[in-house]
Amino acid sequence: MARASGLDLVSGAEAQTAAGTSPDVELAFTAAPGEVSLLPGAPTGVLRFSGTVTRGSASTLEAPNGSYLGPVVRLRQGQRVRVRFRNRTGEPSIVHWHGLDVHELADGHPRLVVNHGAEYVYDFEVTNRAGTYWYHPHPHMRTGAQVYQGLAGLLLVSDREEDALGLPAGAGELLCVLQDRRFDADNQLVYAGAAASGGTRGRRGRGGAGRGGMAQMMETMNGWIGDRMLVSGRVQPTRDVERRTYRVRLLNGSNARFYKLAWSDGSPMVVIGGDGGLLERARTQRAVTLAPGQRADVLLDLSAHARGAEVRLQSLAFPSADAGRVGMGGESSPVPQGAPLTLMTLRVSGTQGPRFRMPDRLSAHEFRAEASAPVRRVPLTFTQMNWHLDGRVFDMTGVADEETVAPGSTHAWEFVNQANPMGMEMAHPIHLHGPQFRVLSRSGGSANALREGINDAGWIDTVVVLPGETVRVQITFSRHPGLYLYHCHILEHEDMGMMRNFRIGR
Ligand SMILES: [Cu+2]
Repeated sequence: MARASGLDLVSGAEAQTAAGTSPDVELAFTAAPGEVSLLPGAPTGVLRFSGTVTRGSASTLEAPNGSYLGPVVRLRQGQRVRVRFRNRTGEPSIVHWHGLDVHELADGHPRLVVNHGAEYVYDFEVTNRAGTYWYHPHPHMRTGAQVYQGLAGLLLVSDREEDALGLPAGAGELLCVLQDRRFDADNQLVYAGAAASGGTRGRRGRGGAGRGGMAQMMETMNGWIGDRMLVSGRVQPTRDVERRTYRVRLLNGSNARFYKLAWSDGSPMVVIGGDGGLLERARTQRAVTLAPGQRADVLLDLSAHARGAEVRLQSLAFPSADAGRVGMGGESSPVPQGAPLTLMTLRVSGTQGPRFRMPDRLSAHEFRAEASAPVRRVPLTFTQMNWHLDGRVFDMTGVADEETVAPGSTHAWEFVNQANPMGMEMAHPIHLHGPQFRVLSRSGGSANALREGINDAGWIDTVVVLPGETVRVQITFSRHPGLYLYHCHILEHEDMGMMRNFRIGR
């Protein structure tokens, strides 16, 4: 396979086709401007993914619900997939398949961006377990703006282990992408993230009007928070549901907002999976904390609910300082981080549906802590008025010695979120590209309302590190050599350079 060396590279498929593989599934994806009706009155200008299946089962793509989200991609473990991505956004872009373990040319690294009008071809095999993954753009300094304008979608992987459980499917599955947005008086999206001024055109992405440079800088350091809640591209939707068990697949697709999710009627959050697939056993929690980029797979049993009952998906109140604020009056959203929210209402009909019986064990995918794994300490730092990893700003192809690992090797990385000399503290969700990993330990920090909902029991690709905490994770790196990313998934932090490469192999 050709080695990715820089910006001259256009296609990840050439190397693959040269090896003689042919895909089971081929998709044509386009990212382009569009308009959707989100609020009463004028339509909202957005960017969105559209897709068609050009080879394989038509059920691979599920059309979105008429909003801005991209189609739901349903893949199966073992499938070879080709995606032809055409960029019509008007600016450079590239797509990252969040949570998938793929070779470097299929990972959507920002050095692989293609310009408006150009195409990038992805070829990869699905080796992941069944789980709730997603896709979104990853151009450097523009990820926050492009995701905010609508470029995101779910990618669901199935496998035999999941099949055997007979989990609720079809009408028994609720897909929920949680996002927040701000709108202006003309129903257009307002954004003032890290690089909002470059590349936005027309009515899209208008932002920052009336706010000074300092206020905008503070909002960027805090992460951009909206004041309207959307679920799967609909503003606070109501869904009619049956009296049955539902599988609710939740993605926090927001740029910066944290959620502490709970059902309004006191039903427990029965968690069966996290970012990277099923837990070994279900866990019953009062609430589920989801930081940007994270997913949760939960069951909701409505079989005993009365006809006409309403159950709301809520985010419980928590002190905004628990997510962390850098202060100095940066926040201008009237619905700050930690405000209690209603995201979605489920209205129970009289129709009775199937009830799921929970097995003792959901998954046999085991984890073993390796005491001999080398430990690397990664401080989350605030320097030069920017968030960074270990004091280093993102460098497109730069890698430090301690960021270089052998293919398939196992390491412990310890993310240290200490107070800095500026006195600024925030919770940071740290995402590693490549295989799913596990939390070994979580220590330090003070009382924090978000901790209650954090589930460290499963395979994850994004770990939240609360203010003052030290979180150690064990990672077995991909066998695919190349250049990959780790970064904060608060998109404004990522865009300002709280992102680094790691290299697998030398
Ligand atoms: Cu961050």
